[in-house]
Amino acid sequence: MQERSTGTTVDAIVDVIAETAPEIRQGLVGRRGTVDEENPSGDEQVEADVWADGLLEDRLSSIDGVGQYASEERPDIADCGEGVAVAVDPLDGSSNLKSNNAMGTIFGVYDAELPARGEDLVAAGYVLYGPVTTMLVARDGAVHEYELSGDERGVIERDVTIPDDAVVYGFGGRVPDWPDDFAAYVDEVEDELKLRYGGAMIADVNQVVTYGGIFAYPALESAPNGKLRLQFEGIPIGYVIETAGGASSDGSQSLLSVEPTELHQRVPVHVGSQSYIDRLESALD
Ligand code: AFP
Repeated sequence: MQERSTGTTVDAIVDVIAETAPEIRQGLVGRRGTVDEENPSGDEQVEADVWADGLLEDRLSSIDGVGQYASEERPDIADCGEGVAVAVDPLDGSSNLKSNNAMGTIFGVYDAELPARGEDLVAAGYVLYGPVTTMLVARDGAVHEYELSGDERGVIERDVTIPDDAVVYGFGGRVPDWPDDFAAYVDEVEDELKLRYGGAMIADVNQVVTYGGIFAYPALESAPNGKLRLQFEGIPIGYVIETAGGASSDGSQSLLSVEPTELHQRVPVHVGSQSYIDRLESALD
């Protein structure tokens, strides 16, 4: 039997995530409570985290051409045959569920075994559960945005690019815990841009994709690698932002160049308009 091309497998992965997203959104109802478990990063799990992870594993691992499934919510990689590896954050910002605020689902498709580098990505994207459900997909050098409703997937914008004129910023972590060089950079940015921070990376990053600016969850005095996970958050979002004409950084290099050592390792994440990332790297130099 002829081996399936990676492009066809990516088509199937994007289709499955687009079809499953409305079901995830509907299934949040009644799953907002916490379960007495923690994920491999020590975050308290919400019922919906575990449920959405199981649903996505079932659907994605049965795609011909998917060889590995991994997620932020489980310690190990599930082997499911030959092919690409899919890494997901099933419900990014799930602690927002209790306060009924925006959340997302993040995915990365790697043409390599996990943990893998950003340079091994062949596609990445996210679903945003906002007032409406939208999906951004980066592959083949372009980013396209869709609106999802039931089985429908309508194109909103092709070739999404990050505006040069920056308007918004969002920085995670507690201000007293910011290293001095980062705090000094923030002082400049605060004079120039408007604050948009809601506690779910995908919702905050989509502000930057839409209006231009910068989002960061930096290195902290108490957490030198920051909070966000390289494989499930840093690399896929770095890929989307760079494909949309922006830039990403761990403070000194592109997130796509960071060498992965562990599946659940953390990394300082900075993404947005090129000029703000250039200035950030100079400030942290
Ligand atoms: P949860 O998935 O546990 O809600 O964490 C969300 C997140 O990973 C990312 O989406 C946010 O940018 C960041 O953590 C929020 O962290 P703070 O709660 O420290 O602001």
